[in-house]
Amino acid sequence: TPSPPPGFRSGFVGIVGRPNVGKSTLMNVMVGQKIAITSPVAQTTRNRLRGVMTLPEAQVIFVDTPGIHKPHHELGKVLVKNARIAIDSVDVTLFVVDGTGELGRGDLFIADLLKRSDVPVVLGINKADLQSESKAQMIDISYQALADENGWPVCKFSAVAETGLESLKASLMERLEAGPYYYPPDLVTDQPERFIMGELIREQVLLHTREEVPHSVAVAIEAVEETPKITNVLATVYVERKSQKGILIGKKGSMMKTINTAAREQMQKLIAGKVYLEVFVKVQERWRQSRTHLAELGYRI
Ligand code: GDP
Ligand code: K
Ligand code: MG
Repeated sequence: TPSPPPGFRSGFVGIVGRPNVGKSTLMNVMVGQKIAITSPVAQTTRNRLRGVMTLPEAQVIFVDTPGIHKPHHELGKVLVKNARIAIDSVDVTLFVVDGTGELGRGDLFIADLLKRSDVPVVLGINKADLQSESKAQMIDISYQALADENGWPVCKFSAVAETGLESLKASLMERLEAGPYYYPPDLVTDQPERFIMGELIREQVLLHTREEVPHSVAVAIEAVEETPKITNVLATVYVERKSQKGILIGKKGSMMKTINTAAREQMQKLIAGKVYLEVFVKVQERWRQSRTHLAELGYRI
């Protein structure tokens, strides 16, 4: 790792907020590569995930977290615990809210956690592209009031339309201190490629199946074999019930084919090379209740 130029700043920015406000989408656009999967399903993000943005004058390490909500099972508890750790182990917290609706109870719950921590907070209003003109003002005022009460600066942006991101970057960098390169300038994530591959499969399951499947899916990458021409990936998708296995496979394998094709395309982008993907579906009852199995699947517990 090179030594940084004079005046270089660096540090860790924790991204927190309710499920589905766009935390993972924002991190991907900041680092310029898809390292975190996103979907309209809450609890898409299960692990803390670092994304590294290196600029000439600063290195910002984003820590994406699962959305904060009340836990109902072992996996849920692990998710919330990790989000709380994320709040206290960073230099700045970026509190992301959804600009399509006013400040709500879920946001206030998170605001209370943030008030109790000493870490500086930036409030980010996302999804500016979806705000209707008639409602925008009322919505922004509700968030601005919370920010003013706590002395938090506010940035408004759209992670999808990529607007307002420059001033967000500036606001975050302003709050970082002089520091080193924590990661090599060309690295974008701390996650092994294998983990992201598993996530890309899980993303397609989330995007293509309904309610009863998404939350009970876990993916294990069993083998990655690189040859000069192609990378062979072997994966297992775990579900909790036989009926879910049926849904995932689909009529004559049609669902699995759709999921496989889309996940493979994403993997090819990730590794910038050809991928052959083979996916098996296995039923493993109550995997979410088993801490051992969670650990095996790569969750920090
Ligand atoms: P997370 O749960 O907070 O990590 O949210 P995700 O990043 O998974 O995003 C949830 C959903 O909101 C996805 O369908 C995203 O495509 C969508 N989304 C995120 N940011 C924006 C945005 O700025 N504009 C619009 N229109 N959609 C967004
Ligand atoms: K989501
Ligand atoms: Mg997420």
